[in-house]
Amino acid sequence: MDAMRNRLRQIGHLPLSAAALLLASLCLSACAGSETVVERAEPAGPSTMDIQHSLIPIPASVDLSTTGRFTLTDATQIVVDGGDAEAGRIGRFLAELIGNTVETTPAVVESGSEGAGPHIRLTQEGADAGLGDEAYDLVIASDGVTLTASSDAGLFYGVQTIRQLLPPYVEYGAAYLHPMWMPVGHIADAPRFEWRGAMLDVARHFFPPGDVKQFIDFMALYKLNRLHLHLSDDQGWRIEIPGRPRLTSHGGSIQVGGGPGGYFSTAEWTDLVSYAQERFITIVPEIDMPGHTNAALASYPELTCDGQAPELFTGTEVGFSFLCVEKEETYEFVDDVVREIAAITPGPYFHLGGDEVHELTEEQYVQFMERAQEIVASHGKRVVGWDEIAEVDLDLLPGSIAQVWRPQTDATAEAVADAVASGASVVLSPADRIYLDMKYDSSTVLGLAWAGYNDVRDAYDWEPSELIPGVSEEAILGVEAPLWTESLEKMSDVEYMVFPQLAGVAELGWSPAAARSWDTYRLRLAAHGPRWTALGINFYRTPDVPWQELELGR
Ligand code: TNX
Repeated sequence: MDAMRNRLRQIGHLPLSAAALLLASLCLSACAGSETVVERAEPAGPSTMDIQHSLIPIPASVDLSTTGRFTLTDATQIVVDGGDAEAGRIGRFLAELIGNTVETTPAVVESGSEGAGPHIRLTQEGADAGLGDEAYDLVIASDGVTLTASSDAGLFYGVQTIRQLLPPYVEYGAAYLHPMWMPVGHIADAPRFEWRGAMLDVARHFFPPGDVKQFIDFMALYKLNRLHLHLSDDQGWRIEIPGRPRLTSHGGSIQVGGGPGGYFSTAEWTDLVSYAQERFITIVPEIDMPGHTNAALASYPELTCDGQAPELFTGTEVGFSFLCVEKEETYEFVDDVVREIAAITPGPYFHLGGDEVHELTEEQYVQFMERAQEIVASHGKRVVGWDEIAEVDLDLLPGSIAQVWRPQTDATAEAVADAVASGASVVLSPADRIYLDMKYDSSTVLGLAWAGYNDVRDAYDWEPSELIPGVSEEAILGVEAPLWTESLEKMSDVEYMVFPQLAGVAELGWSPAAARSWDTYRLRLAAHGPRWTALGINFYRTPDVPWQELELGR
């Protein structure tokens, strides 16, 4: 009994969920048949009971009741505007989510043919002219819900908010639980930034289309809208290019550590693009040039200066490979690659990399980039490049985007500010904040640590408009969290590095600065643990968050 009392004393210092687990296990082993009165463990500090909701990203304006509810019944219908096929699709997305968990999947019907029961109405009618492109307005009353937006994207984001207002078990496919309800209230919401991104490196380790779709699903839940795919590097070439078959047959045949690699066929790519589009996510394809090109050089030796094909590479060093910038064949190659990818990728962007070119002079680098950016423009795309493109003496084409990744020094900050002054925009991906491949702390097994550890608070608790002196809000398109995969082989590895960080990045990109706060964020985040558990996601349970547990019992 003394031992048990000691353990009960310890529980007072544990987060609530851990305490509950420990109490349960104690009772299993010791309480049976005994009269022991178990003391209640009180959590220290603010508790998740103090917050009104657990929405991430936090909406621009939110006012929800703590008592009133809209409860779904078997008669609840989802009503969309007549003739709006996209809204019908978004309505079915919501219906299927709910139908996964309750016995009756709500019917999706057109306005005018709805029954008398309670409705969830998705409409563009009566949308305020001032309601921006991705904005939405959500009114939840006890007898019905109205989601209004001026675009399908706004309806989709409003549906993601509805999703997060429903109990976490809505994410669980085999629960068959009741009741399904959400709090009464009003949310008016719009994003802060137009670029809310994540990057997946499919070059170091290949992730097949099914995995990428899962990654897209993760992004959609948090209203992210740009998926940057790092499609080529020293260790692999991952997209089919008609007329250049060896890029994939040879260059795509391997990955870090020597595994079999892989690549996206044109048909798979096209399917991925539409899967993303249906979730209002634009794919940003990256072919990294002129460095990070060993897989291409090994496949087409005319791209090297001496014409000799290097061996395929399965290590993790960077900076050693480069396209021969003096050869015309190089620009024919770049033109083939950009043209073919541009033709099957509807988004306005082409990312041409440009990072870590250690074996070329600045003059050679600029010589290459001047022509490469013209090729991108000639195929109708807007140039995106890592921040090195802003640091050299290169006139960027109008509309170019520099992706800031290196921890800030005065020199890089000044270069980026100069590029902005000449008309470039920036996407912020500071490695020492939101590189998803940085370890959380010294005990994290996966990931790297060259930019330090990024714990959950580091990734969340910073202000984009203060990152680079001289680069103000107007020049910042948004934020993007890159996931490099040197050390990540499979989806459960990806999940562990992405969750919870992706949620924090989403809030940085979407929510007004004044609405963000670590103290409420960590409590809202605590309620996403059960959602991720229901989705089967392998996430990092940082001790900084009082995680809630998924309750599936009736
Ligand atoms: C730096 S970030 C790189 C990548 C690595 C990454 C690992 C950038 C533009 N280049 O080649 O994969 O660090 O964190």
